Amino acid sequence: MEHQLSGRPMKKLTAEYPDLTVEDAYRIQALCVEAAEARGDRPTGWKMGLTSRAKQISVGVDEPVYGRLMASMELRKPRLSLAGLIHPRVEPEFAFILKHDLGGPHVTARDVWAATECVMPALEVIDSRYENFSFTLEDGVADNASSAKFYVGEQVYLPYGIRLDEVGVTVRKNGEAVVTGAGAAVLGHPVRSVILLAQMLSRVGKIIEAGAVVLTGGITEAVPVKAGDWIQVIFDGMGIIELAVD
Ligand code: OOG
Ligand code: MG
Repeated sequence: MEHQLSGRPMKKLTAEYPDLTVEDAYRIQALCVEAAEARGDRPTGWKMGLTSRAKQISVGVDEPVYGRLMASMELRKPRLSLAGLIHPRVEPEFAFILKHDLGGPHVTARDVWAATECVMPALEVIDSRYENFSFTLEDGVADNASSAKFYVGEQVYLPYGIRLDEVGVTVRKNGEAVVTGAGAAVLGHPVRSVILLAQMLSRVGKIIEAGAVVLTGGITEAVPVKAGDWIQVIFDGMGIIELAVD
C-alpha cells in the first residue's frame, strides 16, 4: 500500500510469502482499496489486465487479472506527472462506461452491450510497485494489477457502429511508432474482457456497478515513459489521445 504512494519499489511479496494464494492476493488488493477509501479516495471502476498475449508475454504471467480503479487515478487532462511513480508504462485500452449494474456467472455479450452506455478510447499508465517490474500472478494481483493512472479520451462512441475487435491501434513515442495492435488482441474481442470481469467478480459476490468505467486491458505491450516524452495513441477511426509526460 505504502509503495503505491511513495514511488519506492519493494521486493516481491511472494519472495517472503511463497505460499500466498491468488485469493489471498485479491484480499490484499481489497484491503488496499479500503485503506485508500479511508484516505478519502473512491472506487470508480475496474480494470482487466493481462487480457492480451502481448501483455502476458511481457510480464511472464498468462492469466487475466482484475484491479480496482479509483477516483485519484483518473487524469483530468492528458498530462502525466511522474511524481510518486516508479517505472511507469503507457498502454492503449478501451473503456466501457456502464449505465446498469452487470454481474453474475452467466453474463453474455448481449448483457454487456445492454448495460453499456458507451465505449471510449483510453490509455492506462501502469506502474508495478515491485523492483524491475518483475512479479508473479499473486504479486501483481496484490498490487492492484499494477494500476497507477488512466485517461479516458474525450469522444464517446456507441458500441453499435464499431467493430472493436477490428480497431487498429498504434502507439507513437516522440513521433516514432513503437507498438501496434488491434482490438482483437484483447481475448478475441474486448467485450469478452467485460464478460470475464463479471464472472471473476461473481465468484467473490461482487458486481460491476452502474456508472463504472471498465478498462478491458492493454491492446499492445506497454511503453515505458520518462519526463519529456510525448505519447500519441492512435485508434483507427476513433481518434487520437496525446499524452505529455513531465
Ligand atoms: C498486470 C497489469 C496489466 C493490462 O492491461 O494488461 C494491465 C500487472 O501488471 O499485474 O494493466
Ligand atoms: Mg492495463
